[in-house]
Amino acid sequence: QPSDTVKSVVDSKEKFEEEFVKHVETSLGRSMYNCDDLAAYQAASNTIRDALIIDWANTQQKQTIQDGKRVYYLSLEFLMGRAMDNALINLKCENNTRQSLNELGFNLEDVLNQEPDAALGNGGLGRLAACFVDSLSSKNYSGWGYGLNYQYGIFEQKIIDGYQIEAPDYWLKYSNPWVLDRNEIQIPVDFYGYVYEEHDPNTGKVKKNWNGGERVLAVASDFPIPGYNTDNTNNLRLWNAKPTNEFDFTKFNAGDYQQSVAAQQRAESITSVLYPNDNFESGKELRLKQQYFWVAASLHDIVRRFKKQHKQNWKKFPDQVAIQLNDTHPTLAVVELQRILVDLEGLEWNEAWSIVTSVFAYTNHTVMAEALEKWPVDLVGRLLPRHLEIIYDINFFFLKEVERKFPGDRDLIRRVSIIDESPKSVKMAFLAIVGSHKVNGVAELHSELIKTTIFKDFVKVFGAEKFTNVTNGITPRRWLRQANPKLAALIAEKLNDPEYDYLTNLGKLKQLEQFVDDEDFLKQWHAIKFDNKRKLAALVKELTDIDIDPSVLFDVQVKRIHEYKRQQLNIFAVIYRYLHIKELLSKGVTIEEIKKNYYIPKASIFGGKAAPGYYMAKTIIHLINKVGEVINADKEIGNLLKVVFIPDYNVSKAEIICPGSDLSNHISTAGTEASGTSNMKFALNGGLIIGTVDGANVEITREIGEENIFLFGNLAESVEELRHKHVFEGVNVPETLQVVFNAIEKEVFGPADEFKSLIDSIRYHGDYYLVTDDFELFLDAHKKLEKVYGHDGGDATDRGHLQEWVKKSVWSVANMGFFSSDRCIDEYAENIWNVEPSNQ
Ligand code: 26W
Repeated sequence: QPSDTVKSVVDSKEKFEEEFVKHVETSLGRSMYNCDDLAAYQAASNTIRDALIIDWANTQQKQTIQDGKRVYYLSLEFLMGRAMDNALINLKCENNTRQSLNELGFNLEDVLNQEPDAALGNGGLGRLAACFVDSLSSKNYSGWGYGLNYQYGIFEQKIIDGYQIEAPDYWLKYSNPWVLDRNEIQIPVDFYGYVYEEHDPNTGKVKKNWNGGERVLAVASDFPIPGYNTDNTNNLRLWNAKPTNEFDFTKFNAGDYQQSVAAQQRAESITSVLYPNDNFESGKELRLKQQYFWVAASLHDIVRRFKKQHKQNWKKFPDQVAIQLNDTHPTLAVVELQRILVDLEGLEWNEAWSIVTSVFAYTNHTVMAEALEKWPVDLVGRLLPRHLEIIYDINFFFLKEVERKFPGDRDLIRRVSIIDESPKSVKMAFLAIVGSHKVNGVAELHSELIKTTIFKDFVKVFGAEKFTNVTNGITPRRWLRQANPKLAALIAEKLNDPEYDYLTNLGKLKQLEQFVDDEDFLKQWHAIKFDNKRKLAALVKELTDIDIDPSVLFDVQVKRIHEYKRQQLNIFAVIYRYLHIKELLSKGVTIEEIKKNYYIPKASIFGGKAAPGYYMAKTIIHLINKVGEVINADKEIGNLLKVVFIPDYNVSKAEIICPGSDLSNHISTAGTEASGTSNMKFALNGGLIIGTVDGANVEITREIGEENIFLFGNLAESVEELRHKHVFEGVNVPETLQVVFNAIEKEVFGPADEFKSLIDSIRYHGDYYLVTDDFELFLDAHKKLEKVYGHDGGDATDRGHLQEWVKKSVWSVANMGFFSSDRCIDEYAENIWNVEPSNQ
């Protein structure tokens, strides 16, 4: 339970209103007569935040006294979304706040809608980090997140003439009530400079020192992370880059005061913007600067906290500290800790290295070659001269060990070297593996794949035990209770759980199975879905002015746009359907007959951002929009088909989209999607999945049963051979897909050159993502699922034929308990971090 102090604020209307008015008048300097929704959001947030800070401070004190092992989750991205709604739920004060705001003349939903998303992430990896900090708090772990406080989150996507246009997301426009700026926590971080040697007269040894050439300050911003139903409130510390007060006297004396100030100001550019690439490494110097800045600040903070309690008792360090590397982005932390221990604390290399490797663990999130980080040796050497030396030493000792184990295997040594010879670069994933005691993938298939492909040689060198799996999960607080309050309430009622304890015990959902033949229950279940579809239709109307009928099948694909995720496969199938419907109509087949014998009415709903430099992904967005323009304007087809592209897909929109979907697409080329987590969000909200045998779809199928998911497509084990065949025997475009290409080329959807590269990549460049191989299988899967959905839609009152679909929906939700991020955190804690939750 939240502590008493907190409860006194959030549980009493009088207290809440008093605090609210105080914040309007003092913090905001306004009056109640001049208080709009935005001001109400700020005042309410400040009120709840004040209460939260008390739990947060108590938690920190308690954790310090208990002095147990702490977990640090290092992630360059935390895709948090909105904080206020989440805080109300985790503190269980939603009702009280709603009523108080009502009495003050405000509507809670309107107030919540004022909050900009904290969109400090790209997609899956960033949102996973956000779910993990929620679970760390909710399950009473002592676990901090460390990241960067970007001034600009992921860009805002506008769709203009069907094209994606990027606009900056300056999310801190109205300051952020959910952050505590800790201006007193300042850590100097150095870049550039040179390394010099020093003779230590005591030991007779030569000591290496790094003299940095440019210094910036890392200043902390703290985000309290409330747990659900507990007063455990961990911290998410995000760093801001600030100039130092030191003054460049040489420049000053040269009369160049302006320039010297300007140079200092540039410090802030380090944390100014989130890189918008997803699964694509661009190798920019500023990105490497971000990484070191963040890693250096976080490690110095961690080490400082350790030393405060344990002085220089370094042997104890691995008993007090576990650090999880979220992908390779923080891998320099391995090098930085070794530098701290050897150069600054004077430990022997081997002793330091054994501490380092027991502290770190590394999570891999992708097998895609273009996403694997490699930094040019020249760049690393210039920016971080001492770190490059240490990397070479780490590699030297590692390769010596390999040589000892596998004498004479020169090829193996070449393959596992952390240094790539041409172009000369540091392979960050290899460095992360060598510097960690555990490496994990994010779903079973993915974890197996990394052992047999990209990290195969490391299994040989370190043994298979070093590699493990933790299948991803999502927090049911945000993705069920917050996104779908009505479904959450119905579940609570059926589980006889008025306190919603099942939200931290998601296995309890299993009990829903007993209602799967209960007519009344199925009716309620379906009515909630219908209501959520209406909300989604309203969002679509608001954002695109397109009308979609909530009684048609909502067929959704929202995620980053990427060739491997195959939005092109989906839109090609939509085009095929449209052309086929037109052909049937031209032959005199009526709409009613089409609905009965061919296609059920549906709305295809897309959303997602393309990396600004990813031409092919932008082409896919353009095609979806152009196809939509043509189809939505076609009066002849009625409500048989609509195509929508929701602009600026983000966390708060996902909270509306996931509950409102009947069917969602997770259709990546087998073996390319490490896990996927939106598949879990949709399934937990009662949507069915059409998907390939990829990522966590595999485990979802195992849990919910293969009769409740529509799987299709070639398996991961065939992919290599098919790609080979494409290159050496040519690509075979099936007739059905050819019809689609013909229509695009005949300019049914606008100028054909706009889409040429998309078709060429399939026809002439080897169809790397196997669109041709899976196209007809995808169409077949649709036939199957449309039979189940029924051929005349159905609304909240009439769901007779929908029986089978609704049962599958209930059955799925009942078996989604495994995918709570609480389960993930318990697995990491037990198998990787060796920590236990505090018993409070
Ligand atoms: C260096 C460029 C770069 C940027 C982002 C490389 C890689 C990334 C991320 C790792 C991409 C990402 O978000 N991966 C996704 O991670 C999710 C959480 O584990 C998985 O569910 C998704 O399948 C995976 O694509």
